[in-house]
Amino acid sequence: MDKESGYEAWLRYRPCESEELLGHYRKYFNRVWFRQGLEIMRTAMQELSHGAGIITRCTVRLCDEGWQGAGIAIGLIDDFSELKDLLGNEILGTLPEDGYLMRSIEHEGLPRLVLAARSANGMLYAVFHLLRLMKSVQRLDRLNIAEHPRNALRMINQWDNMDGSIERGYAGRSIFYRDDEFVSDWSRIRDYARLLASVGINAISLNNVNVHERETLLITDELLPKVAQTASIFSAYGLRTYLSINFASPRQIGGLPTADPLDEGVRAWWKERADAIYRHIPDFGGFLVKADSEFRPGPYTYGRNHADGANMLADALEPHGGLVIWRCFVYDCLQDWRDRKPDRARAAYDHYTPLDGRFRENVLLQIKNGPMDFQVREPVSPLFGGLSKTNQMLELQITQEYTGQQKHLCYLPSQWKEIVDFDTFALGEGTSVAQIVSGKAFGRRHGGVAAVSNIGDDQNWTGHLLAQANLYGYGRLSWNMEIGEEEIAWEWTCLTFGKKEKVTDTICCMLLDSWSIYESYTAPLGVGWMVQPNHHYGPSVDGYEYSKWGTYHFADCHGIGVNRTLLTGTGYSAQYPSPQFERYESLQDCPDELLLFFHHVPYTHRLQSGKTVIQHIYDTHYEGAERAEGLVERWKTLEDDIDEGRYRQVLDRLQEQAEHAKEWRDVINTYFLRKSGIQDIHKRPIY
Ligand code: GCV
Repeated sequence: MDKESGYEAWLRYRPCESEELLGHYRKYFNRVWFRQGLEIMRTAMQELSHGAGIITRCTVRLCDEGWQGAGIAIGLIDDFSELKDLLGNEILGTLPEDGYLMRSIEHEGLPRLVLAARSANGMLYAVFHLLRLMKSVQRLDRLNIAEHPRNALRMINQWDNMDGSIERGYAGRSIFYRDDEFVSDWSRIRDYARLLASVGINAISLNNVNVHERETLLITDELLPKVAQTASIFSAYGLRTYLSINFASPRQIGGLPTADPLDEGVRAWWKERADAIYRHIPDFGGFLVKADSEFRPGPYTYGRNHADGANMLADALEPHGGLVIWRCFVYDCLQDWRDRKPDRARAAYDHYTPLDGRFRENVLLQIKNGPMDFQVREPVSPLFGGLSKTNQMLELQITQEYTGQQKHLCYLPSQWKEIVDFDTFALGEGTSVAQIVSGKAFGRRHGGVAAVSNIGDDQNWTGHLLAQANLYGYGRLSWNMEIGEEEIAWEWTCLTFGKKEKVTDTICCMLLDSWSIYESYTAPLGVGWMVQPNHHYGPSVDGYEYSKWGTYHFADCHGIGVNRTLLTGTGYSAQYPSPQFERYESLQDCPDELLLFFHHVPYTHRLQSGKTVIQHIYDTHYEGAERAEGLVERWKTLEDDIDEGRYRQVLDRLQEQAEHAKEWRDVINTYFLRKSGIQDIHKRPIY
């Protein structure tokens, strides 16, 4: 087997091995008719020729005259008006933007395949779907598929800086920038666009939300031509480009004395900038904004609120159809919640719910999945259920800041599924986060999901090869949040490693076990953090940098956990409507995995599992380290089934993880056995 690097990721095409299937495919690809005149269509045809050409080992014959004679026809719905009855009039009429149909039909006695889409993007998505089917060796004569995305906005956020570094990046340096300039390796960016489009992602923000001096200039005439060049690559793959902006730009680069969002000069400055951006990039998506958070400037400096700030930018973009995506990641606690102890978990809800309904129609609030910061376990942010008159977006983190930094295996779709399925009860039972962020629950005009990318210039994109599954999984979930994490794992494994049962079974099981394994040897029972300061890798119970403003776990010799109850704690639990409020408020009903997020308990408190907290911490850390070791053994069974290049890469990471898991186990267990002073637990024999 060739030594592979993993660069092709899930777009790895290999010739079909079954002669019978090969003959079947060739009949279709003998003539492919496609709709001319759209740039994305050209992209779609390049992808089809490339992928199907390798799979069928023959040149795909493209034609642009008379779809009737073609084995496969790809176009917009209107191109197939004569076929409306055959394709299903009703479905065609209701197919949303970016949706498509894939139907096997008989035309004049011959088998045909029709791919009909509502929009240009839809045609590209249909082509990638067809290639996925062929890669998983499916026949084409009985297809009857109607697909459409459930979220209009399916976005990737790059946290890349122009010096080439990536904030929280664990897979090398930026593929976009080097030494304060744009890179010239456009092919790498194009390949990234291919990966993203192949899973339906349709928007990308190109720079870190922490906008430093150089990136502040991205909206100036100096750098806009370069931004436009990059944007055109993504545009050809159906992705709109966004930029993270610095709220203080009018002062920092505009020569104005203020950045006050209500100042006429400031408003005019942003308008002029927006007009300039659209001259360079006609399909520009809009701005992504981090304001008044972690020392970033924002409207508070001028005594204005977040709606004032977001609306000012929205007014500048509105004439061009642009959007403002305003992040809700704030720490500061408002002073008006009686005499409660300050609690960072409360901040987003307390800041934003009073502003509900005060944002422009082209503003979306981007809300992190939990109230804290992408921990391995935290409750779902109550802000999702707390806003009904504001467009919302879910923010996830694909890059593994707190989940092993792509040295540890942690398959995140397992976590994300719990988040999107979470019932907020905002409109009574059955109001899931998925329904809220899609805009469906409250009939909002805009909605969607964004996630922080996990790629860099490492040859295999993600450092840990198996972390590619998280990028793939994010795309598939952002398209349709109803797809299960098992299905995604299976799809990704087949596309990346082929369909051999032993391989798919082993890798899928490893992926599906990995979140629970990682959780078991790190911070226990939802309490979070316990990482080393600043870089956030490796165990340190009191290490997290913001701990200096009060510890994040409140562990002392008597107990551990944060009292966030309404009755005696910070009152955070009351940000959830009934019955979630009661569930979290009650010590008895609170799910074990979130117990220490909501309650401060003695180490001898008995969990629903029947174990005491201290015994649970001790046992799970031993089991976790053993299970991490088990991942190595499971992977080793695949040595003869996977090419050496990819086999070795993964083996090295899993071995590192197994060693590091032991360190986690020992640091956490030693700390808590000492702190609690409890000796009376069932310990492992020491050999
Ligand atoms: C981009 C966390 C991370 C920061 C990140 C911030 C955010 O605090 O550690 O690196 O900054 O979240 O989401 O804005």
